[in-house]
Amino acid sequence: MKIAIVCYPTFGGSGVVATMLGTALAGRGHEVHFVTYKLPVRLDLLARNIFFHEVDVEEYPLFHYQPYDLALSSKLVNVVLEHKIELLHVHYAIPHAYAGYMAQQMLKEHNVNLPMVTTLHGTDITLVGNHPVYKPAVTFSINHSDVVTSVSQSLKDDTIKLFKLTKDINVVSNFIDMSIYRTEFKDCDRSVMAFPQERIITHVSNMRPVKRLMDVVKIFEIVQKTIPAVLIMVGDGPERSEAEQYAIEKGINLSIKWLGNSTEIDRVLCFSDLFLLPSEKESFGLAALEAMANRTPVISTNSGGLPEVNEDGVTGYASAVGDVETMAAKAIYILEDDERLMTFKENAFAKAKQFDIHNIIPQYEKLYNDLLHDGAASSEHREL
Ligand code: GMT
Repeated sequence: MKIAIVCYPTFGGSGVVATMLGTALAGRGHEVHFVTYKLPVRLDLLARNIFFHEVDVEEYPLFHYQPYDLALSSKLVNVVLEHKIELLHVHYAIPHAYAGYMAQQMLKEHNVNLPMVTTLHGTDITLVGNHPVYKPAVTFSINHSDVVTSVSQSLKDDTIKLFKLTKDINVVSNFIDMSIYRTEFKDCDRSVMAFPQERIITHVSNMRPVKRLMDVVKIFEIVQKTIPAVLIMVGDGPERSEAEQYAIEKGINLSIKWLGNSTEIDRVLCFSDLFLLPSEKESFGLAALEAMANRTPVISTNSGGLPEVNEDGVTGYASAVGDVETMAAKAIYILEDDERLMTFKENAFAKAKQFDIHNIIPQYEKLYNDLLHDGAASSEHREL
């Protein structure tokens, strides 16, 4: 099958999921074309069956805002015609589903019918997409997608609540390639980050307001009073400087390592004892799943799809948003006892296995096949 994938290429869950999906599909013999404004961070361009098409947005002084969706839909038309793409899979509704719909309409002029799958990831529904500025366009784009998927049951429920939909939503949960985690990193040397008696606590995010970065630092502030520990902060974003400033004022910043954006998250997680994700909202929490695959238990909120990933009392704990005292107390409970920590680590790893990529990719393939064979299009790059 020839598939075009549209996603955000930068640090962020939806781009990571799209890249992993495309890579796995390519490994299973499909021809996968990524269409986006920059090479996705985790994409291996040298892999077989993978192609990348960069969307150029021409700067013009008249434009106050550069029309990315226009450039994307035009690029899609060209890529589809040139490479005889059979199916389009867009990740994140805004503006990808909208641009995809426009591409579909333009392609009709070329007698080509291109079925479109839209995967909803979270903030495209719960935050940005729900804003009145975008809501009509998002509603329209979802309703005009041929197949819609969401990455958790919770996100499906939210979407149904927030939008007037005429379309069914298929839940296809996020996933992880567990084969990577079967053998431990040989260079998983925790001594580079902490003294032997210290626990290593980690947070990974794009440090946007929804991640509640101050709560991460406040939880650590309480924990390190009881348990010798360091906090590793991976990622970058608008909330970082305020959280860093708070840590300096509280005199705990020397125990915090701010690593910035990294492509080596697994190397950090492999020596972590605990992962913090106190988000306001999280449709799934891919970062938590990555931590669990690295045998790291999770202290998170119980918001959105997080409890579908982080099982309260089993793989970690899931508490109310903003309740830093409870989250810190649960963190201490896990960290204060070696045997208990080991149990949580093994539970986290066992739960992560449920989301193995090999269980999830066939679900997407089935949706694609059903759409091409029974849906609006036939199995070829279809001439109308
Ligand atoms: O977490 C972010 O802010 C990035 C965002 C994205 O779309 O890139 O993440 C969303 O999609 C991820 C992959 O499906 C989910 O694991 C995250 O939970 C979701 N983030 C939110 O809902 C806030």
